Amino acid sequence: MAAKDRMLPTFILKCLFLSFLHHSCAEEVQWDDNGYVLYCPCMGRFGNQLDHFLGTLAFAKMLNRTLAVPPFIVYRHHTPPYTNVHVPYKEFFKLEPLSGYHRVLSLEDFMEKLAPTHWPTGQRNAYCFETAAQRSADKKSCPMKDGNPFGPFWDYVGVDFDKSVLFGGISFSAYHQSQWMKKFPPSEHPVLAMPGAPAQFPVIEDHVGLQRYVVWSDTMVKEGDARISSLLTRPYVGIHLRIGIDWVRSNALDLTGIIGPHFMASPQCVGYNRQTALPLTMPMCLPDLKEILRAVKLWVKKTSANSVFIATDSESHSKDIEKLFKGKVNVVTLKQDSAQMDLYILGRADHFVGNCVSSFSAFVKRERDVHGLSSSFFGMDKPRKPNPRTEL
Ligand SMILES: Nc1nc2c(ncn2[C@@H]2O[C@H](COP(=O)(O)OP(=O)(O)O)[C@@H](O)[C@H]2O)c(=O)[nH]1
Ligand SMILES: *[C@@H]1O[C@H](CO)[C@@H](O)[C@H](O)[C@H]1NC(C)=O
Ligand SMILES: [Mg+2]
Repeated sequence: MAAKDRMLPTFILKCLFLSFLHHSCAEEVQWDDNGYVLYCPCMGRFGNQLDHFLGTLAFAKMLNRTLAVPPFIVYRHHTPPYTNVHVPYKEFFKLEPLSGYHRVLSLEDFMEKLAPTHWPTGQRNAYCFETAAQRSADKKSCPMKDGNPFGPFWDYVGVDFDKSVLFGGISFSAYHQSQWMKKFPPSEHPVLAMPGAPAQFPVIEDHVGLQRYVVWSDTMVKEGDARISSLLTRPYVGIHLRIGIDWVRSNALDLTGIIGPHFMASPQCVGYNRQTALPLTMPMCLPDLKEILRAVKLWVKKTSANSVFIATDSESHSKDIEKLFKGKVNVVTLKQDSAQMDLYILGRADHFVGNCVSSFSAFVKRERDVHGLSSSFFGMDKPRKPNPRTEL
């Protein structure tokens, strides 16, 4: 018998044994001696979480630690199950393309395959700013599981923290890289687990280009393309209406005029440099029906569109938009079942009109920039060009 043939049964046995342990014999996950970054995407909804994800990806690369990619937190408080849902990253996007930038694994895999031996109960440190710990009863504990969504998140992950490690006088920017390395060498601090993302909101200009590594999952592509071909006739213009009551409230501050050009995601259209930023106007924050109709009419004409796709956080104004074109343009809006499906369809439009202040719109804008597709905003037909200096 040839050596190759004799080895086969051993391989199969090993496989069976491993699959008994891990439910799969394809991938054995190796421990990374350079350590890990874990965090809760605990601020805001999808758009905010994605901005933070890009920044955290860069932070993990800067420290040369593997990023444990967390699930998205979806707040289903008005529809079943009336609670937070944790959606693994790979349900919406592929994990593999992220490796083109830096080492990652899903947080779920980290917990299942590595934590039991390498980060066991009793050795689970939390890391946070001294200022964050100030809020705790003893003023020395990281608020890892205090309140929603913090508690439910780490419960989903299956983690209680044993000890807190505090830091101060340090930021997440590249400027403090060597201090991070010195303060927290992976040999002594293998797993940096944090209550929030070690990143800024909105995403900084240098990290905008990391969007290219965020690639829709095969399921999303299949379902999204099926919706597009059954509902829409190209060319189509996609618009994002961020006009609901929570948005009106958060923009009320801006009405007082104290905010200046940078407000939430607005650097994406006014420019990242505060000194040279274009002014932020009310129609950019909260377009009224007149502005919505103006912009839709302009872009439908420019692109000779046959359809308009409306994604909205509340009202769609679809009747008004239909009337505008006397029924000659097909106007489509989905029930608000899936924010991600809306994002997918907006991303594939022949032109996109977004809300400059919204990080939900910002996701679409970044993705379209990666693919060289055109975008504009309500209140701003010609946004500032993204800076090509973007780190890739
Ligand atoms: N389905 C759907 N949901 C939306 C739309 N606009 C806003 N939302 C919901 O409102 C949330 C807005 O929060 P976020 O994503 O952080 O973006 P931002 O608040 O606009 O910066 C989204 O995550 C969605 O859950 C939309 O056009 N379609
Ligand atoms: C980064 O980490 C990887 C994996 O642990 C290691 O192979 C590589 O040498 C590290 N790079 C640097 C510059 O330390
Ligand atoms: Mg938000």
